[in-house]
Parts: sequence; C-alpha cells; structure tokens
Amino acid sequence: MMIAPLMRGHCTVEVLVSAWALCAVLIAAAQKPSITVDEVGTLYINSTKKVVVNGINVEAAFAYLFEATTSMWSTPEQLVISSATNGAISVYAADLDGDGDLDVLSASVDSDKIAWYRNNGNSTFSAQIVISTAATGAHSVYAADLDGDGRIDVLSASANDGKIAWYRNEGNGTFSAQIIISGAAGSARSVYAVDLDGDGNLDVLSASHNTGMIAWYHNEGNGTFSAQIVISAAANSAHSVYAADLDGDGNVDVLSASQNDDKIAWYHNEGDGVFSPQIIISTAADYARSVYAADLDGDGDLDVLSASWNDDKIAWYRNEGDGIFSAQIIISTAADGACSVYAADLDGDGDVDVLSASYYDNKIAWYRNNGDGTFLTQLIISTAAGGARSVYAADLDGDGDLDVLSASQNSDKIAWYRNDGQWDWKARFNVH
Ligand SMILES: *[C@@H]1O[C@H](CO)[C@@H](O)[C@H](O)[C@H]1NC(C)=O
Ligand SMILES: *[C@@H]1O[C@H](CO)[C@@H](O)[C@H](O)[C@H]1NC(C)=O
Ligand SMILES: *[C@@H]1O[C@H](CO)[C@@H](O)[C@H](O)[C@H]1NC(C)=O
Ligand SMILES: *[C@@H]1O[C@H](CO)[C@@H](O)[C@H](O)[C@H]1NC(C)=O
Ligand SMILES: [Ca+2]
Repeated sequence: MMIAPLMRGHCTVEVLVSAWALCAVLIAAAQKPSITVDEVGTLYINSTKKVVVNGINVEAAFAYLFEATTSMWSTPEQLVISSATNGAISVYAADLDGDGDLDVLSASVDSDKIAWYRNNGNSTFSAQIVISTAATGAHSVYAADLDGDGRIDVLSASANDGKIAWYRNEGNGTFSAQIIISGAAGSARSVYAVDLDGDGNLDVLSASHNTGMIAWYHNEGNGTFSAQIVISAAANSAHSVYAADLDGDGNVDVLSASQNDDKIAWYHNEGDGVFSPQIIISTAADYARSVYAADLDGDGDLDVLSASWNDDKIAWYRNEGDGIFSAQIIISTAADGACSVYAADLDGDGDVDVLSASYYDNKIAWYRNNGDGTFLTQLIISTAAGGARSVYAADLDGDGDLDVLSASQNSDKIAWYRNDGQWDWKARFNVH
C-alpha cells in the first residue's frame, strides 16, 4: 500500500534512509512491462500486472474459460495395479517397505484377502503379495505403526468373522500372521487407527454393521490391545468410522456413518478416550456409507463429508466452530450408489478437493473446491471401476502431486490414475 506513492518520487524526501534503501531495491527488482517481437515473429506482451484489452482482463478471462470448459481436462488413463483382487472393496497406501515411496494395500471381500503391491519406484507395482487370507469377508484395510517400531503395520476389518486384526510389519514389508485384536466386532465394516487417549500409541476403531456399534481398542503400548470398549450402539448398521478433532480441544473425536438410520454422527472425546453419547450431525444421508473430515472452507476447523448410497449423494456439513455443524450441503447427487468419500488437494491450489467412488455407475470422480467450500460440477476420473467401492489419494509416482487409487468390487481391480498436473492452466499453456 505504501510502496506505490513512495516509488512515485517521494523516495528521497520526507522518508527515513532505511525506507529509501528499500525503495531503491524494489525499483531495481521490478520487471518492466514490455511488448516485443522476436526474430521469428512471436509477439510478447509481458505485463507485471494485468493485461487489459478493451476493458477485459485477459488472464482472468482465460482462467474462467479453463475452469468452465471441463472438456479441456482429459480423463486420466486407468492404470491397473492388480486384477487378482476378487471383490476388491478397500484400498489404501503407505510405505510398507521403508524405501520412501508409497505402496498400495487392498482388501478383497470375496477372497478374504489382505494384500499389498510394492511400489517399484518407477510408477509400476509388483504383483500381488498376500498378507493374509484369514480376514473372512474382508471389508476394510488400513495401515499404521501399532507397535512403535517405526515400521508401518497393517489392519483389517472383516465382516463374516467379526474380526478386527493386525499384521506386524517384520521389516521390508514382510508381515506376521494375523493377530486378532477382537473377534467381537460383529459384521465389521471399517477400521481406523488413531491415538484416542493421548498416550502416544495408536488405538484402533471399528464400525460394526449388524450391532450398530462404534467401538475402540486401547493400544497398551506394544501392539497389545485392550478388550473392546463400546463408544455407541446407536449407529444402526454402521458402515464407516473416522476420527478427527472436531471441536479443537486437542482430543481426537470419533465420527460414524450408518446406513439404516441415514446418520452421520460424532462422539465427543472428553479426554482419555471417554466419549459423549452420539451427537447427530445429519439424518439426511440416505443409506450413509462413508464419512470423512477435512477443512473444506479454509476457516481452520474440520468439516465433515458423507457419501450416501440411496440418494447418490456426496455432501458436507460445515463446522461452525466447537463441533456445531450446519445442515447438509450437497456437493453432488451424480454418484450413483455413492459409497466412499475422501478429501485431498488434487489440483495443488492449496484447498482441499473431494473424491468419490460410486458403485452403480462404476465411477471415480472429484469435485474441485473453489477455496470456500463451494465446488465445481463433478469431474469424472474414470467409469471403468466396475462396482467402485473405495477411493484414496496418494502421490504414487513421487512427482509431488496426489494421484488417485480405486478398489472396484465387480471388476476385481485395484487401479490408479496419474495426476499429470493438467489442472494448473498456466503451467499447461506456458510456452517456456
Ligand atoms: C517476456 O517474458 C518471457 C517469459 O515469459 C521472457 O522469456 C522474456 O525474456 C520476456 N521479455 C522481455 C522483453 O522482458
Ligand atoms: C521398474 O522397476 C522394476 C523393478 O526394479 C523393473 O523390473 C521394471 O522393468 C521397471 N519398469 C520400467 C518401465 O522402468
Ligand atoms: C526387500 O525385499 C525386496 C524384495 O524381496 C528386495 O528386493 C530388497 O532387496 C529388500 N530390501 C531390503 C533392504 O532388505
Ligand atoms: C505389552 O505391554 C503390556 C502392558 O504393558 C504387557 O502386559 C505385555 O507383556 C507386553 N507385551 C510384550 C510382547 O511386550
Ligand atoms: Ca510396526
């Protein structure tokens, strides 16, 4: 604000010597606008501010057209990691062999299998490496260092044997046999790991479909777990569990999505892993299947996202502060059989975008955040994910942007979609 008048000739008068020095530096550093033609006849208009043609800001107009013309954005190729995942239902990524790149994990419901795929470091993956086939009706896979040895262990939830289990990483991605945390998780649909009582160890959370139960298992410190501690049994046919500090008090709260009561709800962590009764965020998520939390409007607190199957809906709930949530805000109803939602900055513009997987239209899609929690229309990543069940984002090729992963049940596929950075229109059209 102060600089423009200073540069217009007041540099040497009425100001301190230090300000004069700053002024001189700014003038020296400032690139001068120019219009030039080179030998081959290319005309360069180099502006240090705006280029205005008859009142139109040319760069702003280009940006608008690029955003609006989504056909300029090519759909990425589906890169299949494995077709050996009979009933692929869950996908996750973590560096399992400690070589610095992200490996991929899968759960397959029809083959009771938890498996991984080693990232070769050159955008290819190894053949499937089976961790266990003892997760009967496997529904969910996650990874976290449960025993604190610096290696990332693997977790599973399996529906047909009611098991929450883990597999100790013995180093370089070799795993122990299945270690059962609990066999009392009913029709277990979802597993997550987070430190709930603030003792520095990662505890485990589960969602149980048939009992409507959200529960946790206390990590005693070396991957030994307490018996099941029930948080709530009021999540009728619970399908998804997640955790995040929703009211900013430093304790990690718990979130659930449950099908039969169409409910997105949370449980306030009172400290030390003691939870409040269920607090309903919404019952407008018809056959709720998935819940996630991220700061979508950039106001510093975590908002909540849902995917619901019957109304094909991806929606969010604005955190008004202290864990008070707005009514449902719909992002899209074009996700036919919506069953998985995730959030990540896919276009690298600093805000968090939203991803969905939907079963009936075999679709992996995303919704570009304008930065304030308003979203552009659905952008399709793929419709080749037959019976899509799970979506996740991770930088698999190590180029600094986030790629997308899918698990599709009917096509038995774990696949990824490379982010080629095309969303940055200036970079895309820059001739230099
Ligand atoms: C104009 O900008 C381009 C880069 O965009 C640069 O290569 C060129 O040297 C600039 N020309 C002038 C005259 O500043
Ligand atoms: C990628 O790396 C793997 C393992 O080192 C190697 O077998 C494969 O040939 C490489 N592929 C490409 C395309 O470089
Ligand atoms: C890890 O295992 C892979 C595959 O068996 C092998 O190629 C690699 O050398 C191992 N690395 C270490 C550090 O043991
Ligand atoms: C793990 O910690 C628990 C609680 O401190 C203890 O009872 C158990 O013996 C330990 N197990 C191992 C394998 O160190
Ligand atoms: Ca470990």
